[in-house]
Amino acid sequence: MENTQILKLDIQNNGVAIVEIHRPEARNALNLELRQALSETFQELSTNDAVRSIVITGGDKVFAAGADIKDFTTATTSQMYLRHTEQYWQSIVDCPKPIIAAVNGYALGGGCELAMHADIIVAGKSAKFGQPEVKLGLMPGAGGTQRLLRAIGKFQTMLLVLSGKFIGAEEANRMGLVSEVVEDENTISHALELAATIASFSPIAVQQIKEVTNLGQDLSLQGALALERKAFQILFDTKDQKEGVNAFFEKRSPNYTGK
Ligand code: DAK
Repeated sequence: MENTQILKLDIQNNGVAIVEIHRPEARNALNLELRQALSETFQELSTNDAVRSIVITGGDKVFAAGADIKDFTTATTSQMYLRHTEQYWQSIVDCPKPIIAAVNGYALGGGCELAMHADIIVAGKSAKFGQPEVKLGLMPGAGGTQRLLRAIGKFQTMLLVLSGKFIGAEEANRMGLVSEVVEDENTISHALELAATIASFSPIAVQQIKEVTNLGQDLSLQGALALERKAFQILFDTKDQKEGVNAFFEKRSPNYTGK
């Protein structure tokens, strides 16, 4: 277990990596050091063949209360521009492996945006989502307006980004912002179980599914269907695809090698 001060990383034998944000004194606020650490960690996990799925969490109490507001007190436009923090988020966007966010407590501002970088969001009943930047004379800057729009539609998005209100896990679930709601004590274990299930499948199939689903969101239906068809066809050239089908007929568990 690598245990830096603010970000913990654990890679299990089953191919599941757990990334845990750890700044409890600031409600896991994402300061620059933390965003840089997240970026480096996701780059590393992207290229580590032993990793097949990733759980990101803030632990039992809070996911992340957003960007560190202290970073904003005196910042100027050019300083904000020159930080180029979009590069940090891009490492997560570019990660080909499925990411599951396990969210208990607050996921606000950049914290909500971080959760939306995941592919699946498991929320504990205590989870509270929101984009409160407007209350600071700001607006979301890491995808809040656009990722919410695509996940929950215009009118729910406008409600959240213009009012800055927090919503609970059940309401977020009704809006389509989370995948599942569980008891708080089960959030991380449930996310880990899901991640383990995904890690047991063919990594090529899993990564193709992730890529096509994410890319397809921004394409025309015809283009997205063609992309899906091509990805489906490509899988027939993998040993894993033959292994999966043979294992089914031989009534045994498949042994996927990622080839
Ligand atoms: N930043 C810094 N410190 C924070 C913090 C934050 N976001 N959230 C909480 N803390 C600190 C508090 O200052 C307090 O510190 P001490 O006073 O103990 O020193 C400690 O954490 C505990 O906070 P509270 O006493 O307030 O705890 P409560 O449980 O009462 O309330 C809360 C928890 C999360 C509801 C509350 O702290 C809160 O409202 N926090 C602020 C939430 C917020 O406004 N988040 C949005 C931040 S703006 C960008 C991309 C993205 C972004 C920006 C740029 N680019 C690509 C350029 C993102 C922007 C944002 O997220």
